[in-house]
Amino acid sequence: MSINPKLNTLQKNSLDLNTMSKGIEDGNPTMLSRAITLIESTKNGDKVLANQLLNKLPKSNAKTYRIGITGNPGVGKSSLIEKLGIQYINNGHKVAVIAYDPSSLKSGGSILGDKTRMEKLSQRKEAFIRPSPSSGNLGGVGVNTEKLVFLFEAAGYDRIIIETVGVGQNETLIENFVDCFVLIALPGAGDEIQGIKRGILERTDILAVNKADGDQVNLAKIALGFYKNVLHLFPRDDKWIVPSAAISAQENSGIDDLIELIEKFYRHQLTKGALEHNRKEQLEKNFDKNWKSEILNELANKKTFQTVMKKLKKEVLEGTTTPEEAIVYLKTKVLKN
Ligand SMILES: Nc1nc2c(ncn2[C@@H]2O[C@H](COP(=O)(O)OP(=O)(O)O)[C@@H](O)[C@H]2O)c(=O)[nH]1
Ligand SMILES: [Mg+2]
Repeated sequence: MSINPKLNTLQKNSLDLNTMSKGIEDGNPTMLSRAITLIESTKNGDKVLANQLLNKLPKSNAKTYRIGITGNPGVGKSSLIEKLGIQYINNGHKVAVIAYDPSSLKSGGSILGDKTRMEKLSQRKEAFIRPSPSSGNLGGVGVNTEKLVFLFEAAGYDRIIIETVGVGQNETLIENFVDCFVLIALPGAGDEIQGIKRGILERTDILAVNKADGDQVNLAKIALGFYKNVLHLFPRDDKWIVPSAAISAQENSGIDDLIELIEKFYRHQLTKGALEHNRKEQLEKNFDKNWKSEILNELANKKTFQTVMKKLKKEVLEGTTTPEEAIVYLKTKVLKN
């Protein structure tokens, strides 16, 4: 029997951390899965271990590329990633996919998992797919994505593809984690543009019109012209002219062209020094976001703070204290202690 069971667990885990970090660097999928579980755990102890693990791993470098695939539900993002991933692997890369697609969660009793949509890709040993979190909330996008990206890169995955829907509020967070934004649109004269947020259009580096097959080939050409005009409205300061391609994930056509456009943008960013510059900026933004939320959490969890808050809230609701007075009190009396 151990004297301090807590210490024992820690020692056991720290041993595990060495095994894990080595396993991850060797590309061991079991170790990678365990690391993901650790990173996504909400337990404080696990968070500490996850950070220790990440510290043991080699740091990211400019040889990896992070690609965001965005677009309304149903445009074919998952289908495209399956084809894109396989082509990248055929070109000699290792591909990790992180999906935040609420439509691949439970629907009508059946589970339409990302892995079934990316079946062939998930069978390749050079691919790792981290499916959409089963909790169904997209809040996870901002919390662990950065760590997952670092983890995959340390494990030798050099093309990280992040799938995210281009609607709602959370997708803008994804811009803190990718180097390149690919917007997927549909054939036609842009009826769906109503559903695409301005922020997404502004951030689009490459446009792909998917489902350019069957009787939709001509409509896809119309869409290309339409989006070209739209994207012209957003001037860029990096002298990159947003290119577009008509593709069909279903027929596997235009995938090579799309990869060429992505890699061209990668080279463009490398020569301009933009890749490192952007990543530094993202690191700073994420750090700012994280320390604020962590410190706020820490404070909100303190018993003494909760007691003061309860009292202040009561006073505010009763009208004996104004909200402004309560905030001043918090700043001057509580934070100074
Ligand atoms: N005709 C056609 N259908 C496609 C193509 N790509 C995807 N689809 C279909 O569009 C639907 C939505 O695809 P999915 O990849 O799940 O879209 P996501 O919601 O954007 O991830 C599925 O029924 C696919 O079979 C394509 O290139 N052509
Ligand atoms: Mg999808």
